Amino acid sequence: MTRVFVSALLVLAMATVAGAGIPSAGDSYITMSAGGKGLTTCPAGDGGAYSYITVTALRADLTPIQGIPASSFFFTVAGTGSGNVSISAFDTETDVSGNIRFQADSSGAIAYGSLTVSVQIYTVVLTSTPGTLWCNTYDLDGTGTVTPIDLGNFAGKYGTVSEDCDYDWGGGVVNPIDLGKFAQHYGH
Ligand SMILES: [Ca+2]
Repeated sequence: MTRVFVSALLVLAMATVAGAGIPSAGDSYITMSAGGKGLTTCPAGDGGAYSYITVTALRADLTPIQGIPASSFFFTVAGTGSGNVSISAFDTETDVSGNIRFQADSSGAIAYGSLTVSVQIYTVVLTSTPGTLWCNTYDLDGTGTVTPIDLGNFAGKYGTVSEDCDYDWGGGVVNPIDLGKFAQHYGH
């Protein structure tokens, strides 16, 4: 076997691996909250709102990688209450555009605010854009129970633009829809 032949085999092998799809850390990216939704949480774990997290897997030449299974994606969530957040697969693998969707959910109350979501595909940690997961909660004072104090806090925001009480992520305005949602979680 000549050196040239071995080199050719190596080049072919590397091209095959690249063709199978090694994501580029700096070109693949996360898109958060398609549909404009964030994550609403309740101490009872039944906040119910959800947030899509879309990961787009691209090679260094920006061509999409199709067929990466959901089990090859590993998420890290950082920020207050992040331990309550779970991320599960919505799609089974990346599609023809390199896209795959996941969903964030919460097992309990977390303080409202922003959490940072990072993702690793296989062993490749994406460096381009960590995602921001916006959260709000019915337990506005963070005591672990939705009480009259929380109702008072909510009432103070009613009719205003306040994303922390805009429970349907409807553009920031706290309206009767949000009151209805708050009422469903009162006492939790
Ligand atoms: Ca409370």
